[in-house]
Amino acid sequence: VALRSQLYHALQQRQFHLYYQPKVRMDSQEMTGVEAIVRWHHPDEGMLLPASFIDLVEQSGIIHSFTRYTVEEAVNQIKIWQKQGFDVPVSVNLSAYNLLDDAFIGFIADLLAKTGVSPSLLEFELTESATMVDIDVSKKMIKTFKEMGIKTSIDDFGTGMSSFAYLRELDIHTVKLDRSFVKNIHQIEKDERIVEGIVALCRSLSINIIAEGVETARQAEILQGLDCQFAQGFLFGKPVPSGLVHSLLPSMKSLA
Ligand code: G
Ligand code: G
Ligand code: NA
Ligand code: MN
Repeated sequence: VALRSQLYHALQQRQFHLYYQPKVRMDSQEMTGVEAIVRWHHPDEGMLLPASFIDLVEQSGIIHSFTRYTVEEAVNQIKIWQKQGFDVPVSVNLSAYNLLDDAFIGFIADLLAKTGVSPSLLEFELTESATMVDIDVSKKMIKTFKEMGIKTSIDDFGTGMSSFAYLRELDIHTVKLDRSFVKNIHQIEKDERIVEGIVALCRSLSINIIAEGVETARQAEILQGLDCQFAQGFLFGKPVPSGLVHSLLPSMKSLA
């Protein structure tokens, strides 16, 4: 049976689960937050990664309800962690289509009001291509998120066709440096120089930068040498179910 025809049922049956991958400050090894990454616990196929079904979700017209589900799960999890004494910033991936959803802002506002979760703990990740679908709409949405107290990051930064334009046009809190720049940074001088430039650019624009796909201590060391202090990647932790994030929480600053 085609996965596509099963999506709606899967959403109703809550077969989608959020996993959380730590983001860290490399010098102190302190966790600064997590990215929520969805997994499909498929009854027959086992665990499916988003690469195998996100496109289908987007094409099949359920992306609006799908994202409402993931954001709601993430906000509920923020609340659970708060009850345990930790403020854990969580980023949720959005699709381009979510920016075109007139009712999305209202949904988020209601959700935050209903749960009492601080918007400062919520972040949205957008890819460059998602923001390009309609740059004016993206600009407006990101501005509204900011007015609401929600941060926006640009995911896979550097892989789009006009990365500088996004920085100029959009009110971005954080740039997530695509893992393709990190992969060979210990071997390829050019990659190291490009990252050095991106870090300097972000710094001068007061935009945070986090390196993705950090897998080795050598990569981490070079990134730190380039003044890139924040990272995400298998070296620091894979995406795990919420319960397994628990062991990482004590490394966070405790609640004030
Ligand atoms: O885990 P995997 O490598 O298959 O992830 C592939 C892509 O899916 C990543 O770019 C990630 O940003 C995206 N992704 C992960 N979770 C979600 C989600 O909840 N919603 C959307 N729209 N994309 C997601
Ligand atoms: O595009 P996005 O950055 O949202 O993609 C997230 C995906 O990247 C997840 O599927 C996650 O499992 C994967 N990922 C996270 N850290 C690493 C890493 O260090 N190396 C590789 N190859 N993939 C990673
Ligand atoms: Na992401
Ligand atoms: Mn990415």
